[in-house]
Amino acid sequence: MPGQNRQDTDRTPGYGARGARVGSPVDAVRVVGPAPARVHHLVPWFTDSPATSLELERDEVDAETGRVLRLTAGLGSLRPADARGRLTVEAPEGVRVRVPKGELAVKRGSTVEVPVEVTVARGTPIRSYDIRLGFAGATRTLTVRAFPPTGGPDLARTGTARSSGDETPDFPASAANDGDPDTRWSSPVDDGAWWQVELPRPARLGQVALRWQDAHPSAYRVQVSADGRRWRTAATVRDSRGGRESVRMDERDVRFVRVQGEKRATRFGYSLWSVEAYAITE
Ligand SMILES: [Ca+2]
Repeated sequence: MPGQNRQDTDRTPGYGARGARVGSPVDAVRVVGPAPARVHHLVPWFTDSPATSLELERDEVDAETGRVLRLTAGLGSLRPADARGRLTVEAPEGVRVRVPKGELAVKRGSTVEVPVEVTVARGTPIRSYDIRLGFAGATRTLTVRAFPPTGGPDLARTGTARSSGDETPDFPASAANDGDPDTRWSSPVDDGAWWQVELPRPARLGQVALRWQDAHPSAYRVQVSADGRRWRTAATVRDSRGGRESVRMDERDVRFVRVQGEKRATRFGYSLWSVEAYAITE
């Protein structure tokens, strides 16, 4: 704390320390006293770090237009003083953000979680929007990727699956769209392996929902085609962590959907428990 070389820290019940010299960098701190075993907690206050923090559970989110997206923001006080202020929002036109109104208080050294609701209005152009949030000097940018709403039946479920190759006959391509959560397709060890489905009829495709087994790619593309010969890339996923992934797009006249691997995340091939495909409903 510049301009001060001594700071009382004993005003809050439960804090026993009386004063600490501050202002110059140190590499270590030793606490001595008549009964060192009675020290339960040491909480460092760093004078060269920000006084407040503002954290979001995610920095980038997908939002269907017209639907409310609920997130949580964490407000923190990093100094031996309470942090107070409003949670401020700067959002572009067409994007509505609701946060708690009025002043918020965060007790020293603690974090408070507050709700943030984002709605991208129907008819807002489909692209990414940056929302700027601020709290007592800390700022954070949330990138919202807007997509049209999807719904209806899973189109892949009634489609015909194929692959670049199956690891064994026990893991056929059809196991990824059979509606059975316990069966899976598995590829040979090949970064370029792919899985595809021919939909029963052309669709305006909005969402492909994947459930990867442990053997997943670190990078892959979702490609679409009207005829199964000429393909275009609808979405590219990098830094995939596997598990459940929802890939968004707005692609018209889609008859074929392909999950095209680029890079394996493990020493195995790729394995999918399920692939679902949903049309845009607006
Ligand atoms: Ca399955």
